[in-house]
Amino acid sequence: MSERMTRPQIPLEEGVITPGSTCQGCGAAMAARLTFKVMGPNVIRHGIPCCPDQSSKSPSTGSVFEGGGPCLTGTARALKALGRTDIKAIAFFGDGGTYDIGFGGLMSAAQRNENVFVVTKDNEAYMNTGGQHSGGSPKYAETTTDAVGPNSRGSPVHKINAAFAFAAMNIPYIATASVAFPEDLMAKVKYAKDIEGFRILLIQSPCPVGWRYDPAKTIEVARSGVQSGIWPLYEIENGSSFKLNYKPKELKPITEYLKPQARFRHMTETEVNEIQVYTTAKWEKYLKADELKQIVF
Ligand SMILES: Cc1ncc(C[n+]2csc(CCOP(=O)(O)OP(=O)(O)O)c2C)c(N)n1
Ligand SMILES: [Mg+2]
Repeated sequence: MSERMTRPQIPLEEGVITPGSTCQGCGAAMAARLTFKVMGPNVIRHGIPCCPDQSSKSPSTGSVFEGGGPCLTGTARALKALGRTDIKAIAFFGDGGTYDIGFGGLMSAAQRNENVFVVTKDNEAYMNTGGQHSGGSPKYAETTTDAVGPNSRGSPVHKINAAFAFAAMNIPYIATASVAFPEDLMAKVKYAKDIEGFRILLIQSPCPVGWRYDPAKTIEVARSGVQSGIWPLYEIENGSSFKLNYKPKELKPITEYLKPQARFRHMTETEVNEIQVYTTAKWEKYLKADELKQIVF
């Protein structure tokens, strides 16, 4: 498991190009900055369509969504054939590209345990094309394809628990992170970087445009997501070893997370209660797994 990074260990060198072409308060840009700072220059980044995709200074390749897993595999295998173990094959993908359109190819790469590092910035919709529903969209969130009206209450389904889907592939390393906990995030990148095999890091990356909150509040929104148990920070190794990295004595009510975001403003008290019960029940399971130090399927 990763060990929390201390301030002096954080590289001063930036790995991304700034200023980029991102919106104000873009959580994904923060995720890219923190990730590529720690990855350093010896990286080949694979990109699929998403925003913002101008990010790293390192050489990059690109493909269609469905080619994310296969192309990353090609880079990793070519590096191996050339004996360049010093260079890492890394993906920087969106939630749509990871949980929906690119899922099949990535799952196969995970099953083959390819030597790749997938970093997903999860902004809970297809933001680059206008905020359509993705497998990352949470229940009741209004998206541009989940209308709010008398017969529709926003997203009708809960978001995919992608970390556990990948855990079913018994891959070496899976972790969740948040832009509001940068030392934890960077420690996980540092730890995952040198592991051999398929590793994936899922970073909650708030999007002020799609989530509809004040762009100055990105870190506050991200932090309350973690503190309310909506986005727990954890690691899973070899498909079963489990560790919760942030365990508050008491969870904050989910209203602290939901309230600032206009994508949830239509929710009734009953709907908010439903999500509170769902979140608390899941949190209990995470606490149990942390106590047992493993997840049990
Ligand atoms: C097969 C295919 N379908 C749809 C698109 C259009 N498209 C380009 S970017 C994008 C959104 C990507 O969403 P996500 O992966 O969540 O990344 P984000 O833009 O939110 O960062 C879509 C749907 C495409 N390029 N290829
Ligand atoms: Mg997205």
